Parts: sequence; C-alpha cells; structure tokens
Amino acid sequence: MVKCALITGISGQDGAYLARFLLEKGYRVVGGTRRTSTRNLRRLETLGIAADVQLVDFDLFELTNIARVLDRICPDEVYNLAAQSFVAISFEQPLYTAEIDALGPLRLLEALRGLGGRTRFYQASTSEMFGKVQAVPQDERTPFYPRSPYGFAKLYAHWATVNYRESYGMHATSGILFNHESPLRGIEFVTRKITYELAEVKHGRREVVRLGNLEARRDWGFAGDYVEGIWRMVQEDVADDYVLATGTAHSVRAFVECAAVPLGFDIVWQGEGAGASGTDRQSGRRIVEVDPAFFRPAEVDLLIGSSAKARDRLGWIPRTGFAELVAMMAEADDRRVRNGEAPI
Ligand code: NDP
Ligand code: GDR
Repeated sequence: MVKCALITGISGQDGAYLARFLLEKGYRVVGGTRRTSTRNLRRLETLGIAADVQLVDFDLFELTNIARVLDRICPDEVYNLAAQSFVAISFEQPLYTAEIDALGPLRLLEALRGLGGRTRFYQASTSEMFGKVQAVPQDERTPFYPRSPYGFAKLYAHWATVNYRESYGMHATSGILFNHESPLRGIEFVTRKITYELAEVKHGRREVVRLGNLEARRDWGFAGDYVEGIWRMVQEDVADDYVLATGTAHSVRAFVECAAVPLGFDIVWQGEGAGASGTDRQSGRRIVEVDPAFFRPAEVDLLIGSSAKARDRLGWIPRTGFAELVAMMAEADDRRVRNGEAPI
C-alpha cells in the first residue's frame, strides 16, 4: 500500500527536503500551500520535485479548510511544518504568530480528532521553547522558558500535541528541532543572510553586510539530515517527543568568519557590541557592520541540544558538520549571485 503524507508548509525549507525524502521512500506526497499573489514553488523546483507532489490550498487559519482537506486526502501521516517561522517578526506580529503557530496546530489536531484520530501527526516544535536556557545542553526534560511570541506560541502547540496524545490516544509527535539550515534557507535567517550578502559583496553588488547580535550562539545542523529524523519519529509504534540537534554551538561571529573563507575573505574584527565591525584583511575594506536595528527585544543567547534520545531510539545522527554546512551554503550563494539568479 502506498502511504500518503500531507505536508503543511511544503513551500518552505523543511517542506521541500521532507517532500523529496518521502517521495524517495515511495510516498504519495500532498503539499499544503496558502494562497499568495505570487505562488512560490522555487524550493520544490530547485530539488526537481515540483511536478511530483500534489498541491492543495491550505491555510492554518481556517478550520473548515483544514477539515475539508483532511477529509478529501485521508492522509496516513500529517507533517505540520507550516508556521510564521521568523522569530524577529513575531515581536511585531504577536497575535498573527499566535493564530498560526499556536492555534493553527490546535485546529489541525481538532480536525484529526474529529476524523477518529487514526492519522499520525507531527508537530514542528523548536529549541526556541528553551529560550533563556535552564540547563546546558537542552534535551526533552529541560524546562522551557520561551523568549519571544514565536517561542511561546510554539510552546502552546507543543503542549497541545502532548495533550492530544495523552487525552485521546492520538499518534502525535512533537519534534523539538534546533536550528537547521541549507542553501534553501529563507533569506531573512542569519545564516543565509550572511552567505547571500557576503556573496553579493564579493561580486560587487553590495558594500556591507549589516547584522544584529554577533555573540548569539546556535546549534546549527543541515536541514537535509533533520527531515530524516522527523520521518523516523513518526514511524515509531508509540508516539513521543524528540530533540534533534548536533550538540555543538557556534556564534554568529564564527559563522561569518567561516562563511567568509570560501568567498575569498579573511575577516578581522574591530570593536564590541553595537560598535563592532569586520574588515577583510587583504583589501582592508569594512564589509561587516553591526546594526542595532537587528537586535531583538529579548534575545536567546545560547542554544545547544542533546539528541541522545533520538540517537538511541531512532538511530538518528546528524551527518553534516558545521564547516561542511557553511561551505555548502556559501558556495551555493556564490554561484547564484554570480549567475544573477533571484534569491530563493
Ligand atoms: P519556512 O519559513 O521556510 O516555511 C514555513 C512554511 O509555512 C512555508 O511553506 C509557508 O508558506 C507556510 N505557512 C506560513 N503561514 C502559513 C499559514 N497561515 N497557512 C499555511 N501555511 C503557512 O520554515 P522552515 O521550513 O525553516 O521550518 C519548518 C517548520 O519547522 C516551521 O514550523 C518552523 O517554525 C519549525 N522549525 C524550524 C527550524 C529551523 O531551524 N528551520 C527549527 C525548529 C522548528 P509560504 O511559502 O506561503 O510563506
Ligand atoms: P532563530 O534564527 O531566531 O534562531 O530562529 P535566526 O537565524 O533568525 O537568528 C539566529 C540568531 O542570530 C542573531 N542575529 C540575526 N538574526 C537575523 N535573522 N538577522 C540578523 O541580521 C542577525 N544578526 C544576529 C539573532 O538575534 C539570533 O540570536 C530559527 C527559526 O528557523 C525558527 O523558526 C526556529 O524555530 C529556530 O531557528 C530554532
């Protein structure tokens, strides 16, 4: 029997990688996309799978739409990847973020419960729920302390997932994923912003890369590795919650230094905090500056995860190291900017 998976947020980074992974496993993949004035399937096109997935109009805001889609598709597995996923914007749009990231998953869970609760459900939870961390490293038992409207909206959805599992016996899994990146990462997230804008500097399309807090540290892995972990969670007989992480953390500053190398720069830093800047050693040009406009009202200083449970129970380990990930992203953006391609 061919299994059917519904992926919400299929046009996003993880949606594209998960769709490719499931297609390779022989799944029928249905992707939820919301109506926008310009349909953006560029990630699916880049992976060469746009024609292999069935698209349905889907918005987490609309319960009736969710119920109709589930009724029509009857998926074996639902991967809820859709979200307002940008932490910085959540401070500006907290109510919208709550509608989509907190109530959206609840709507899905309610609709699935109404169908008898046989469909397996995956919720894209996040290390942002740990926020002001209460232990280092963070794992499934670490208390939560979110630091943004995005973080507390996702925490609501995490507990909704746990509660529907415990209350109604639903196969509902919450994957607590640490930051994962790729050449398909959204351009507003710091990793992709760094690789894309440094490539623009290299090719004479930009003078300087402006960043916020250079000292924030994140546990950055490769999205392609993480979607396999997501799938493995959903295949378990008994649903549970799992952390996926690499177990190593680097600062934004270190990411800049590492991304600079394949692009032909060697960064020398001057100053601290809001006054910090980075100069290219050879040319003497100032190519990185701190701009307080990118500081957040509340910051998450350090995230570093332990995915020992996923390793022991699911046999999942991240395969791509930090330097390899950064080089992959920098080289992809070097090529894109050189060829004059619009950013994904
Ligand atoms: P993206 O921002 O790349 O993708 C988000 C997706 O959600 C897009 O397809 C977007 O559609 C869709 N979407 C947004 N709002 C709605 C809505 N109202 N109804 C339906 N679809 C909507 O995120 P990622 O792929 O990076 O992340 C996937 C999920 O994992 C998200 O839930 C994110 O919060 C979570 N997560 C991500 C981590 C990471 O490091 N990447 C780490 C931990 C959790 P459109 O293209 O139209 O904007
Ligand atoms: P994050 O990712 O908030 O961890 O959420 P992001 O890349 O936006 O920020 C990481 C850290 O870098 C600092 N930073 C900057 N961030 C951005 N975007 N732009 C800048 O110019 C900049 N300068 C410094 C930030 O302050 C922060 O500390 C991501 C998202 O994918 C979430 O959806 C997901 O849940 C979490 O990762 C895990």
